[in-house]
Amino acid sequence: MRLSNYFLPTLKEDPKEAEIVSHRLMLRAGMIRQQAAGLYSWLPLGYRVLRKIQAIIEQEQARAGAIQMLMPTLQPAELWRESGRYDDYGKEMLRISDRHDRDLLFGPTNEEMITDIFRSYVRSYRELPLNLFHVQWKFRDEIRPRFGTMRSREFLMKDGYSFDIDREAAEKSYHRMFVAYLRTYHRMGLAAIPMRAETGPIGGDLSHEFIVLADTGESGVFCDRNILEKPIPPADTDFEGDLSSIVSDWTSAYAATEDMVDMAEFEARVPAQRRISARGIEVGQIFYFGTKYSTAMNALVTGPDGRDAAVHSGSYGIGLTRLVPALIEAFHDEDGIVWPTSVAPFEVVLLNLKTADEKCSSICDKMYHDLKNAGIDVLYDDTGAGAGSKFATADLVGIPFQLIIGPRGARSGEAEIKNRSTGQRQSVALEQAVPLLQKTIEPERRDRI
Ligand code: 5CA
Repeated sequence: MRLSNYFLPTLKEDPKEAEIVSHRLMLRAGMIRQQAAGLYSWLPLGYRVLRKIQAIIEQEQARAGAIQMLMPTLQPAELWRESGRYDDYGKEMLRISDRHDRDLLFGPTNEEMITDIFRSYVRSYRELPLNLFHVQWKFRDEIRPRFGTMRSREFLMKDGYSFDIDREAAEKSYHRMFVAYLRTYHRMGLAAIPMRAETGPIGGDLSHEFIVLADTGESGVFCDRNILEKPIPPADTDFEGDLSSIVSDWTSAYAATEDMVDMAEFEARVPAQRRISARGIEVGQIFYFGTKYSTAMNALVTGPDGRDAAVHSGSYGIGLTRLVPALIEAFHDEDGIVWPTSVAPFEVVLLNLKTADEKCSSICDKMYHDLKNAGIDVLYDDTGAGAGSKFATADLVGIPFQLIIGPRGARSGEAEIKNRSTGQRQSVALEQAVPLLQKTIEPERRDRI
């Protein structure tokens, strides 16, 4: 992408309304624009990051056996009256009526709708287990939307729903999602810690929140430092096999949110030097709620014994539009964002330091062509801006590698590669730049870890 043809409305000044660094940087880097309280447009650069996150989530869901579909944002109130949540949800639910005065709502989550789909088609235990997910916009009329897309009213969520014949099978489905979540966040470069959590309006008795430690996080958390050392299950993990040993290894280390913590137990189980009591951002939550919705909505399956029983379910959420600021909270410095390559909007930014110089420009144009052909996501700063301003923009938007070419290098046959995260600069022969970048970027894409 040529920057001269792109839409990247960066801001020089710090926006006053932004209280935390991720919100400030998302506005300054031209990633989002607020349209009303808690409603955001995703500008091109921000949208690229969102799409990269979505691709990682979709790949890991598929690996774990979940099946993707798409449900509408609007839902009939009727379904929510069946479960009893139409009244329970209160003012957080956005209620709408159509031209025929039929009651609709903008979905805050999809347990009811998916249960309705399930009961319409599935009759027998032979069709189980089943895990269906979608990535769709949600609306919750939060009292205090804040910190940009960290807590917004409209937000993008991956929500998945599992269906099993009994609790034992449902726990296996829960384990598959638990392991898929460990891999998903790890591929984004994040340490997201699974913690025992309250179930709230979703219900049930088993739940984990996945939390990224950050001072600006809204949740108080208590955990054993050891959990940060646990191994991430590899890509070739057998998701059809028994994952309980992986889950019990992770859950053996103490980790709980402030709603669930038992201080006496925390202090008894975790030696003082290993105790972390900190703040964190909830980037996902998984629930097992048994037959809460299937009983209320009459979603029955026939078991091997020929008898009908309510299906056992869980739900599994990931906040995509919250992950973007969570990543920035984890990866930034005083100059701007420092994206991990796997979620970066572009992998390389090519800086032409002097577009008026014909030789410099023709070398940059060729380099741009070669980078694209090598399958590298490249943003080409071919604008007439000065070198200082180009460096500042490149640092602000946080693309992992900067390939810098000026008139002097153009003549001596050299370019410079700057690594955004280490700050290291390296001179390379022009013809070596693309192969070297390719070799460096390949493992950083993290798609095979
Ligand atoms: N039905 C279940 C799981 S599918 C559910 O709705 N879970 S949830 O309420 O925990 O939401 C899932 C994830 O969405 C959260 O972990 C969080 O990352 C994200 N999320 C929830 N509310 C907001 C919000 N107001 N703004 C941004 N992200 C949010």
